[in-house]
Amino acid sequence: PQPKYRKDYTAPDYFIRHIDMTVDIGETTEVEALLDIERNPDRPSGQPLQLDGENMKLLSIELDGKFLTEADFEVHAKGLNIPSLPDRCQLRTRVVIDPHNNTALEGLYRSGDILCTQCEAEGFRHITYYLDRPDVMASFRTTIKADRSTYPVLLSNGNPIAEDAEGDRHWITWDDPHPKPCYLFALVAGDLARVEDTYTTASGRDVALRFYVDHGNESRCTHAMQSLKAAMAWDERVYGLEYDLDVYMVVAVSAFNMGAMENKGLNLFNDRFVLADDTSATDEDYIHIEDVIGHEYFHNYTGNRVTLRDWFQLSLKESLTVFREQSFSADQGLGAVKRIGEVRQLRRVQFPEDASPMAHPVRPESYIEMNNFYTPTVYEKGAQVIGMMHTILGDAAFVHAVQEYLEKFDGQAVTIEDFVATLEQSSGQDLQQFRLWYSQAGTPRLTVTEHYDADAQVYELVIKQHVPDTPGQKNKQPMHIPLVLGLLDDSGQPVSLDIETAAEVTPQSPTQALVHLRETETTLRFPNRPSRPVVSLLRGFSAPVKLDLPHDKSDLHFLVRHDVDPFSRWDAGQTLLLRAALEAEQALRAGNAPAFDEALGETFSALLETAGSDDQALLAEMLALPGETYIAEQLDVVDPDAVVGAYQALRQYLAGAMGEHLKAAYEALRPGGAYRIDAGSIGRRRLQRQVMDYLAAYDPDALAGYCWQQYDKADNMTDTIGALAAINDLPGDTREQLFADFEQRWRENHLVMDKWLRLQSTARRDDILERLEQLMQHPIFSLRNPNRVRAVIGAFTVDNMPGLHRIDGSGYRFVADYTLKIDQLNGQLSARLVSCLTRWRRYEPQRRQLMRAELERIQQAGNLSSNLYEIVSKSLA
Ligand code: HT7
Ligand code: ZN
Repeated sequence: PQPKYRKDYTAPDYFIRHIDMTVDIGETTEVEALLDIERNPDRPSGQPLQLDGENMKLLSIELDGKFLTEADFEVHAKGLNIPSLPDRCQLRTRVVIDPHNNTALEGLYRSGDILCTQCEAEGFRHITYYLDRPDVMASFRTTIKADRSTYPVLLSNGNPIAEDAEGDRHWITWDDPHPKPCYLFALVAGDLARVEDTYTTASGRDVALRFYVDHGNESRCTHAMQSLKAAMAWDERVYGLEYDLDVYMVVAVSAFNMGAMENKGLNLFNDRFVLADDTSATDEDYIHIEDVIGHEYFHNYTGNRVTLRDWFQLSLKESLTVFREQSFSADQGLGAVKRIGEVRQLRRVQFPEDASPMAHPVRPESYIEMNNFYTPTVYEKGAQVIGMMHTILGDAAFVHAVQEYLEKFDGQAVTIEDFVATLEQSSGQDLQQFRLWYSQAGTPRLTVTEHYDADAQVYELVIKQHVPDTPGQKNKQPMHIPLVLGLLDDSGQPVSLDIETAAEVTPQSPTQALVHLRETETTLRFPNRPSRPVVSLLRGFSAPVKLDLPHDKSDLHFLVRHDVDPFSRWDAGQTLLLRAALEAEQALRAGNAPAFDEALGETFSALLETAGSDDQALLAEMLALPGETYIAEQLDVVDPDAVVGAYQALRQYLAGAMGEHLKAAYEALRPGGAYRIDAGSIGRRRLQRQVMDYLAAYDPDALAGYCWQQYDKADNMTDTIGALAAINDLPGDTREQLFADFEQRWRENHLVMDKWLRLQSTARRDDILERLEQLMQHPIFSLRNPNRVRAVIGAFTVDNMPGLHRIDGSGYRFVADYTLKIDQLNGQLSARLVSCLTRWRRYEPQRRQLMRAELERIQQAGNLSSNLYEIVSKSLA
């Protein structure tokens, strides 16, 4: 497979203005497409028409009503070429496709008993011959014909304009007048139940909201429906954006490669992001549903009304939509804690990607397989980049600039540059240097040193920035990094800021400032400081950077107690814990027992004593250790045994320091009433779960008793799963009985069973690989269903460090074996599973060799999907 380059973009030679399509569903499916084609006047005339099309059999082709013979065109594995065309013409093709045997889940495919589509990024070319690129936008008319009893519901984008039935068959025609790229096309055929509600827009228009789910699941859409209404109201209130069609449809699908898809007016969702009720969904499920429903809804403007010129611009729609989703989500109640969760996830997943052979800029320069670029860098780092521009412009100017962008480019396919230039023009801010965030890969590192001159009463900070080399990029330029900071005096009070510096400074309040770092080195002087202050840096995580703090341990303890910014307060605690874990890791590698400061235990025990406080969700975050992956991320050479050992030793130490208080806290955090999903109740349950995690280390027998009772009494899935999670790594009868009981109770519910599978795949046990094989024999498991595969194999690769990195290499072999098997079915899925091996160079020599050998075995197996080929070849290069 050959890479495509951003620099090679050229406008299309032809446009398709309208497509009239008939999809006739039977044993196989016949697709007839009538395309209204126009030559692009800005391109040279006489160019061939090169339509994309894969995995289909061509039945006939007509140009302006005349059948073409084989001499008039050329069909190849990737499409169809017609050497010359009039400036305007109509082309009719008829093809046969086979959705029932489409295991890749792109194009038209079968999920359970329904047929559905997934066209982003390049799935439409599996449905019919077409110019499958986002800058070709057409109005769509779609007629679906099918058997009436098997497929009573037939859906596509837009409005239904005609329907009829004859005998066992029926048909319906949908019309979507808004021109759209074909990646936003959708079609669904099946026997589905419909749940309907109405939303009245700010201007008083009624919009029908329709959820389509399997029969029996009707009552499980309530939360998704409420979330949709909340998202619609939020977009009106914050961005002044009102929904533009009369119907908004959501279909829940069980076999789905990602979370959801924002097709115009007809969203398709992985059913795990729609279905929920208290007995089967956890707090986190409820939150994810709200987030994903919001995300897809927000795409209606950022993505659909204004779309992409080409796939290199993917982050244009995804990062802005993730940013909007995150703002919406924070407004729904969890606020700063939501932000902390995002940062944890960024550090856990995106920072490693940015330091890997797959590192790429937020706007990639090249790709072999576009589906491999739906990455944490494009999505999550991209959202941080948008967030920095929000910080630089300020909220009101940012929202206004986004509104201008949406108006200016409505109905067009545009670029990231168009967006940034609009923000710049609208706000008057210079974003020239800032654009480097889109082109330079790698996580910038800030190294801060401090100096206090008691005689002169001057406190000084020197901040150096460095952007590491990444594949294909060396010697990078300094970035424009917005750094938000404040100072605390020795009693912990915020200090009025007076900063002397060559850098631009924007005051945000009397005690907080935004400093624009633009140079490799920046000096900040704070005069008139009678005593040495403690600086609170990177407040709110104002930039996605790694920060080497100047603080000693006592400063960090001080910030944990006093910082007024919840993010920086949490991060000070995380830095303390991380330093302790790294010292333990070093000790273990040197053959010594880890030792920890008493002060560490005191600070975290003192935190536990505030367990009755208002912000229990924040406290839960403060008490949670930096994960093993994040600890490993700090090391030049990773020895997984030492990392896991250090993590466990630290957990054991803190649990010991908290001691009996843990039991008192657990008791005090027991629920007082029926299950509710408000922010306060979620915070209480999160804190209780964190306490249970320490209890498992402090007193496993007592914990087993608590788990048993909690499981027995639970009226909701959060408490039920909380009990199973807490006991997951403690072998014994209680664990086995609870897991067995759970399986009996829930074996019919595949989404709930995913939780059961996931916990077992992440359990720390010597026989984990045998257990994984057993789980894959369970009747609910199928290699064809991505949710099941992610629950067993995906969870193992991401959250089972000791299992994956077994020194005999069996964990790696397991991953490689299944990657190869799954690759025959679904390249998108196999490419994601293999990513746990791609950073083999960072491991100690023995593991390095074992991981590399498995990657080479995969490479040599041949006949790989382009997805897997790209990941494996880049990681071995
Ligand atoms: N825009 C969507 C991206 C996507 C996708 C969704 C489902 C299945 C396969 C997919 N490939 C790409 C999802 C989103 O960001 O909203
Ligand atoms: Zn998206």
